[in-house]
Amino acid sequence: MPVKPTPADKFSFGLWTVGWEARDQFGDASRPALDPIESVRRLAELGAWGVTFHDDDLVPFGSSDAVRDDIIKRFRAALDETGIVCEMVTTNTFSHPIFKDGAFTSNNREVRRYGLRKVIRNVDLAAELGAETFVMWGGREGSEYDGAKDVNAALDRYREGIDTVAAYIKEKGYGLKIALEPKPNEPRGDILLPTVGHALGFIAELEHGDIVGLNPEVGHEQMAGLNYTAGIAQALWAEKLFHIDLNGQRSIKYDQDLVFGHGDLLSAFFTVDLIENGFPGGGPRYDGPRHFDYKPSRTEDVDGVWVSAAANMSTYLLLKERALAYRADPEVQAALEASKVLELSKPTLGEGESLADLLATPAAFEELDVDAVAAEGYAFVHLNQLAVEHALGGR
Ligand code: GLT
Ligand code: MN
Ligand code: MN
Repeated sequence: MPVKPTPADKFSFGLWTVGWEARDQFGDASRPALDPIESVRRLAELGAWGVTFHDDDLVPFGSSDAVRDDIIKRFRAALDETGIVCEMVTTNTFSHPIFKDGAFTSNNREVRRYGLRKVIRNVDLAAELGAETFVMWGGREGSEYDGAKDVNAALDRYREGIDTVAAYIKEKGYGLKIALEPKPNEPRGDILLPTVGHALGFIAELEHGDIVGLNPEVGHEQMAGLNYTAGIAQALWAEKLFHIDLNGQRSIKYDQDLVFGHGDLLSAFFTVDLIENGFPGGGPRYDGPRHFDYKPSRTEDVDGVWVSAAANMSTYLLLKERALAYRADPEVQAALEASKVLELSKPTLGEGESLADLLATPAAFEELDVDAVAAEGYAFVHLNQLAVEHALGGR
C-alpha cells in the first residue's frame, strides 16, 4: 500500500514542473497556466515539504519592480500559510532569445554581462527567501557547430561567471551553495559540462569551488548512457552532492522528464538505496532535499498534473520501503559478504605495510595460486536477484 508523504520526507518540486503548460517543439500548450500560489497550496496538500523556482517561473520576464515586489510578497505569504520551504532557487538563462548562444559563455560579451546581472539579482532573492542551494543549469551554454565556440575561452568565461557569483555569495555572507546541473545536449547540440564527471573536473579549477557542487538529474545522465546512481556516488565521494533532480528517462533519447521510477525502475531502486541507506561500507551520506524535476506528460489534464506529482513521492516511498527491507535482510547481508562487497572497504595495503613490504611478500605474488583465485565466482547475479525480488515486493 502506498504511504502518504509528510514534510519529514523532504520532497520538493520546481514550480516549472507542475506548472508546465506542456508546450513542446511540435505542439502548443495542452494545459492552462497555473498560478504559483495554487501550486504551493496543492503541493502542501499532497504532503510535499519544499518548492523551488526560476526567477521567471514566479515573476514574468520584464515585469516592473512594483509588480515583482507584489508577486514575491504573495508568494512569501503562501509559504508562510502552508509551511512550505523554499529550499532552492535558480535563474532562467535559457528561455529568452537573448540567451540563444548562452549566458555566461555567449560569444557576445554584452549578453554575458546581462546574464551575470540577472543571476546576481536572483541570488539576492534566494538568500532573502532562505534558500540553501542555488542551482545553475547552463542549458544554452554550448553550441551546434564545433567551429562556432572556442571551448577554451568558453570554459574561462564559465569559470569567471561562476567564481564571480560564488565570491558575491561569500562577500554577502549568504548561506547559499551553488549546485551545477550537467546535461549532455538539448536544447544545444552539445552543452558544456555535459556529465557529472565533466562538472567535477570543472569545479576543481574554480577559485571558490568550496561552495560549488552538483545537482545531477537522473534523465540527464541517462541521456548520455550513464549510470545515475554511480554518478551521484562519485559526487558524494567527492563531497559535492549538494542537490538532486529525480525523474525518469527511458534510454538515450530526448529529455523525457518522466515521473521518478517511470524510466529505469531498478536503477531508481538503487538510487533510493544509496540515498536512504548509504554505501554498503559506510562513507559520506546525502541528507538534502528529495527534489523532483519532472514534467507531467503532455497527455495529462489538470487533474493528471497532481496525480503525477503524487506519483513521484509515492514511488519514492515504496522504493524506500523496499530498499530498507533489502539491506535489513540477513540473506542480503550474507550475499554482500559472499560477493566480497564489504571487503572492498579494506585498504589494499595493510596498516603500516609499505609497498616494499608487499614486494617482499611471496604469498601475494610468487606463491599466489592465480588459477584458484581466478576460478572463484563473485555471485553477483544472486545478489542482484535478491535486489530484484525485494524491489518487486517478492520478499
Ligand atoms: C529546465 C531543465 C531542468 C533544470 C531546471 C533548472 S530548468 O527545466 O530542464 O533540468 O533542472 O534550471
Ligand atoms: Mn530533464
Ligand atoms: Mn533538472
